[in-house]
Amino acid sequence: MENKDNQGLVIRTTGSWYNVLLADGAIVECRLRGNFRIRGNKQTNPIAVGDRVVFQPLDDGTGMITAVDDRRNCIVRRATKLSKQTHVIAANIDLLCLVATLGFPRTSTGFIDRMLVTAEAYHIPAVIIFNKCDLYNDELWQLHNEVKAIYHNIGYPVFEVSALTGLGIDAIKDLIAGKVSLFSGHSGVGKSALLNAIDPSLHLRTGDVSDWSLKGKHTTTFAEIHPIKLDNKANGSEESQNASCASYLIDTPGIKEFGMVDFTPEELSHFFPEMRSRLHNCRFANCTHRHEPGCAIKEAVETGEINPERYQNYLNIIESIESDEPIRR
Ligand SMILES: Nc1nc2c(ncn2[C@@H]2O[C@H](COP(=O)(O)OP(=O)(O)OP(=O)(O)O)[C@@H](O)[C@H]2O)c(=O)[nH]1
Ligand SMILES: [Mg+2]
Ligand SMILES: [Zn+2]
Repeated sequence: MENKDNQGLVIRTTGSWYNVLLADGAIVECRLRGNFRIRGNKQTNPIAVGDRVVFQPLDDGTGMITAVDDRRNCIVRRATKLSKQTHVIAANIDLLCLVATLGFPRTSTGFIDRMLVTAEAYHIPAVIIFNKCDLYNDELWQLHNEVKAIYHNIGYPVFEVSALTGLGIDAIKDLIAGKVSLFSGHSGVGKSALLNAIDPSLHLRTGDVSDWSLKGKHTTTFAEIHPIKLDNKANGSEESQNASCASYLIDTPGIKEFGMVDFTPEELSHFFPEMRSRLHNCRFANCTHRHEPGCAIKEAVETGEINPERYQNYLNIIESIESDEPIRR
């Protein structure tokens, strides 16, 4: 019989220590039992933030983790480019908040699409949050509107915010209320700043963006879950009712390239919603939508129903799948 007091949520992992949050709000520092069976030896981290664990309390106030609950889902990437090992960014996620910026630094649609494909593959709802909108000039607003249209048209919610001025932050509070939300994106896009704007009591460290490269400085170095309380006005809406439930924000280190795990060229188009809905019209069931005759996807690209940039990113991902060694999910 497991004691309910001895289970909790892993909110932070550093080296061999895991901070486990209990239902009453206490945090217990735990280690992993020496002979703990690692789930699949290809993962660099057997336990990730978001895992629910059972532990045995020790006399010194720490704990020994003895079991990990099955995961509802998790987001996994290659540990490094070309690596055969995978790294679990977080487990049991309700929402992927992909934080992007168009100016400083610029997030490419290629990067956005790789992350969206991964979210689709793991059945995790995803939204795109464009931060730093306070820095936009007319030209960047125009570019923004073009990029926004691509994703809006295929059903992904798009948000325009500024962590600096507070623009759009209320909409994000409604979005994340009562959920476990993972914030991911390049270094320097303002993930930590955004979390601070949602809950100013977090006081997360934010970095500079170096002038010469407009690249971030990898200020956040490990993933951490922050339980937050929302102060949304009670107006009786469904969102504000959710606000009384616990909300969890996961801040993560910036990602340079998103190394994807385990897709075959034949299945990739299932993770592009605008392709998924047209697949049954291709002549061949295993069509990869490149050079096959009677391809409904290529046809839709030609008529402009499928965005050519998304299609190009699709081709690029297939190419990288074919040149990389596959690793199983
Ligand atoms: N002008 C402007 N600057 C912002 C905004 N949000 C964040 N910044 C700045 O962008 C820089 C990077 O912000 P961080 O929050 O550290 O970025 P991050 O995504 O957490 O970066 P890593 O932790 O390195 O992955 C900081 O100097 C922030 O002050 C914004 O909305 N507008
Ligand atoms: Mg950060
Ligand atoms: Zn096809």
